This record gives sequence, C-alpha cells and structure tokens, in this order.
Amino acid sequence: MSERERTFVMVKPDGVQRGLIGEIVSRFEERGLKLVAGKFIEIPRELAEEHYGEHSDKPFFDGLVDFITSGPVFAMVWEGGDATRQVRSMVGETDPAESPAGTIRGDLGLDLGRNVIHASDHEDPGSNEREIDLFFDEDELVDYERADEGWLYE
Ligand code: DGI
Repeated sequence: MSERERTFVMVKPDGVQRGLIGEIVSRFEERGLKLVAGKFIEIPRELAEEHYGEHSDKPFFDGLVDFITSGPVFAMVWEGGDATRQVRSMVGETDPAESPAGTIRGDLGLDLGRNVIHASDHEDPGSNEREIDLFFDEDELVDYERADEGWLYE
C-alpha cells in the first residue's frame, strides 16, 4: 500500500479570478484525497519570495512574485496515499501547452505564466513538508477520518 502523506496545493490568483476554486477542489475530492487544511489569503511579498526562492536567479522571478501577490489565492493541504505524486500527475506539466487533456493545467490553462495552480514537487523530496510549514500553522491542520477511506485503500 502506498504511504499516506500530506501535500501543499494552491489555486493561484488567475484560478481564483476565473472562478476555478470549486472545480479544482472537486477534482481532488473525487479522486479520494482528503482535505486537511484550506485558507483564502493574499500572500505577503516576503512569503512569496521565500516560497519561490529556488527561482530567485531566474529572469522570470520578479514577474512570478508580482503575479502570485497580485490577488488572493486558495491554499490547501491534501492528504492521501502518495499524495504529492498523485496530485502532480493531476496538475500536469509546468507549461499548460505541454500538459495532456485531463490534467488541471491541460484542461484549464493556456500560458506558462498563468498556469492556474501550484502543487508541491514530487521530484523534490521534503518540498511538501516545507511548503505546508511555510503556509500553515500546525493547529490549522485537521486530523479526521473521511467516511469513504475504507473503500479507497486496499
Ligand atoms: O512546480 P511548477 O509550478 O510546475 O514549476 P516550477 O517550480 O519550475 O516554476 C514555478 C512557476 O514559475 C511555474 O508554475 C510558472 C513559473 N515559471 C517557470 N518557468 C518559467 C516560468 N514563468 C515564466 N514566465 N517563464 C519560465 O520559463
């Protein structure tokens, strides 16, 4: 059985303004992932710079920070078996143009700089925990059992 873990997901300002929060939350809920935290916030610039710190030397960094702080985002924590990899496979590639139909970016986005959603990187071990810590306090994460859990895992 795959190991249960938590992963960080965020509907970016373009997804919020385009009314896609419900659609995105539904996809993860229907997949069987469990929502353990969620909040609607405007990201302070300092937090945005820390969150995207690995890109600080890239030419698109300032534009990326401007964009992610340009309006509210919906930040979430989802839990499930192998959740980081499962979520990333549902999100698609970084560039919506490279993302297959059926993925969130492939169905809902067109442009690399407006790709609707952020999700922790399964190829960067520990990024899920780091990002959850960055955006949420421990007491904002809710422990509970979802009624269908017995039917989702072997
Ligand atoms: O984890 P991802 O969001 O798929 O991708 P990432 O961590 O490599 O990059 C973070 C965000 O930065 C990405 O969602 C969109 C933006 N980005 C990445 N590469 C480029 C970029 N934006 C522009 N304008 N140009 C890029 O080459």
